[in-house]
Amino acid sequence: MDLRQGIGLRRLGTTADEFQQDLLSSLYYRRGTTVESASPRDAYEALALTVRDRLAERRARTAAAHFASNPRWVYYLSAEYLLGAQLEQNLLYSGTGDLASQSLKVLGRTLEEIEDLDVEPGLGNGGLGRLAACLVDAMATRDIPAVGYGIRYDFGIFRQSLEGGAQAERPDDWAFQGNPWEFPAPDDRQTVGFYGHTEPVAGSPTRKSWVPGEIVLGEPSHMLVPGYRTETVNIVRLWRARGSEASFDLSRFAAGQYAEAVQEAVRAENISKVLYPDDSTELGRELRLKQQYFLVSCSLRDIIRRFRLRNEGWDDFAEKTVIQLNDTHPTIAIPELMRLLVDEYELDWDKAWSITRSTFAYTCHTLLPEALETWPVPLFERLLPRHLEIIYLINMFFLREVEARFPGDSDRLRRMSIIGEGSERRVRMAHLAVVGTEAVNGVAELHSKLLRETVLQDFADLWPAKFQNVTNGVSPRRFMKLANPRLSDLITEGLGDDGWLNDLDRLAGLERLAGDASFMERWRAVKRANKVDLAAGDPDSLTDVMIKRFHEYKRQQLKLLHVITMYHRIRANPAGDWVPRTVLFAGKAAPAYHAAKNIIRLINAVGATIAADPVVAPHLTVVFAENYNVTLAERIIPAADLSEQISLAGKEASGTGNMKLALNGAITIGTLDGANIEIRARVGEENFFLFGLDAFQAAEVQISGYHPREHYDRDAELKAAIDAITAGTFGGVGREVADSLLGWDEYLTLADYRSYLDCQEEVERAWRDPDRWTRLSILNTAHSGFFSADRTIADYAARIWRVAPVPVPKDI
Ligand code: CRA
Repeated sequence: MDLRQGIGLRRLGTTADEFQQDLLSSLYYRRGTTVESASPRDAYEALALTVRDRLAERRARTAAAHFASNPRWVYYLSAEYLLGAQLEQNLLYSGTGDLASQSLKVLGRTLEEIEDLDVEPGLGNGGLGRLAACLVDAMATRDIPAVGYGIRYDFGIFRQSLEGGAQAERPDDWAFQGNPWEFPAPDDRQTVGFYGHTEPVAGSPTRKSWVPGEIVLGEPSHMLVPGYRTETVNIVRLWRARGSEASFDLSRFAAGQYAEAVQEAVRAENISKVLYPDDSTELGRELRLKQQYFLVSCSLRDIIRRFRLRNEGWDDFAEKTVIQLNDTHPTIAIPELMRLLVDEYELDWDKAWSITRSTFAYTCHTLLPEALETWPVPLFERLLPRHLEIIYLINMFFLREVEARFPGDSDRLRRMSIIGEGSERRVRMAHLAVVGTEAVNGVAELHSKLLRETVLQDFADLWPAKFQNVTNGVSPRRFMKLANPRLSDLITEGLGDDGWLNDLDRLAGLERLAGDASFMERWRAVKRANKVDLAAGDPDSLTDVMIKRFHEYKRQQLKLLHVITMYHRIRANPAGDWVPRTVLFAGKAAPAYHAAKNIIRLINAVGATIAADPVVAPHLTVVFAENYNVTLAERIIPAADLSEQISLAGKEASGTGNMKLALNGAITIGTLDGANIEIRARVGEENFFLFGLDAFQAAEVQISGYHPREHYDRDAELKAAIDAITAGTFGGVGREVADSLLGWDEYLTLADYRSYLDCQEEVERAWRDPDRWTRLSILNTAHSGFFSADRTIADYAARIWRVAPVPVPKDI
């Protein structure tokens, strides 16, 4: 195709009049209503469509440019995307915010009220899902031809509320009223098989034919992913499961057996019904494996379809395609591609294996053994019989390779095998992911190092060059510009222009303003105004935030011990010169994770006791903000003074909230864990509050034996805090939490208590000197530019994907 011919698409207008015309025509012709009878929902939908059209026009040009250059494509496979609200983002990325505000007047609406109708699709749990969203944003911003693949869950992450201080969960029917941002593409529907059996193919030793016992349809739709200040618009393609026509049993329906008539279709549709609400734990449920295979099977066929539109044969496939596996969830893509190539396209095994291995790359996001997925062999055999056979073959060839390198080392073979031979035989997905890919990366320096030296050490011995680190990053557009417009404007003024928004290292220019009295004054005023907006406690108090999933390794319980100790100190000395603090917690606990839910209850019980205590309440407030999600994060982060990143060292793979908070001028109190280490290295030791054991020391304590009671007996304040819980000071809530802290706590909470408390005193010393604090805050922002997802993508592109940008011309 000749680029110069163009696609002949009419350009959409850029004046206020033209935008308003388009808004009205969306309202009349696409919503089928009128100005007089338009509901707020109509106004929202009409606006969304009008904005979407602007991006769709860029999308068409992006597709044309990509088609013309036939580049190496990045396919990002992820079971989760936490995209965040779309309207505000798309107004920004299409530069139509002002036009929209003006045009809405004709409907008698304000942009703010319309924005409230924009529901965020909660198709993810936490860090991993939000990272996927930041990475696709940065891929588009960097002009990388890419498609994200995922699942369009009918119900996203549950909505959390508090009932009597305990977490209650409600389903998240996010698209109940429709989702104007989505383009259905039923023509690209795929067919996915499950169960059944395999049959030999005459004359071929490796080919088999799989006869599935259940057939499900996958229907895609896509959301647009615009780049910032570039023409590129990529897509995220989400699959939804549907029963085939044959799954409706007409004769049963005619016989009045209504439930039975649709039961097969219901079973099919259940595959994409709900997101599993677990974070960092493995859950071996058949439906979850079905989801994974459903995602992979639909996506691979779509990838092959796209490849074959532009290429012939298979020689160029790996050259033109890189598939990034976001954790092990989509790892069955490895045997699935082998199955497609060997069984369906009749390539020989070696050729297929060489293509497969050079197509995939794998990102590992955890170190927690309980989060490394394994599947029971019998389940695999029943659900995906052909894939299990292929995995056995992959394993056989792989173990031969290990045997050749380390002859006679049967222990090593046993450790490395893709099949674990414990009391129950299980498929180890992380091993499969390492064996079947060209590159493996961790998500922060420490995490990548620990992967090489612990969990995946045998693999790193075998293939040292395969292991890399790519430190996570976050979108400065969403988490600075959109979330914190006041600070963004001030930064732009300080730096002279807003080029920093897609070149975040330029924040370093703020360093020279860190001592400028008037700039500091304004910086403080921004933070204060953000706190007033958040309305979670006295805006002049130190806003101390711990916002993340609830997990014992993250140690919300350690923060709580600090709060209880402060409560005791203030009660003992009401006239003391206390630094007023607002401690804000937000986060969800997996519904079946009782220990985490107990911590939530205890936080609320402690908060209520403090609020009811006239002596302590003026100095200390505990707030639990319900239903933490991207939208709420965007409100809390700009208002934070202190960022709590207090996981046991060696447990948090990276963290990304830590980056968002530092970029918004919060100062971190944290352990040497995950990306905290890199934040500290960049912002400087003196601008980071460090405490606690490091990963090496923590491992030593665990090996030599951790005795929490010794800490308890030795430390009177610690003892008092725990005793208060068991004595019923907080209404008898939290005894299990106390038992765990003194008993089996794997996360060494009490070992870090004293060092954490001392460190909090240093925090308060710094806070008492407002100029010092403001300087720290500015320097945190100034030196966090490295944590832009644009840098993360530049790293992936250069070191793992080997892809170059394909800019989309304006005049194509
Ligand atoms: N739970 C890690 O725990 C990390 C994100 C994104 C996590 C975080 O420390 O920042 O991934 N791991 O890399 C994970 O989901 C399956 O493992 C997370 O979000």
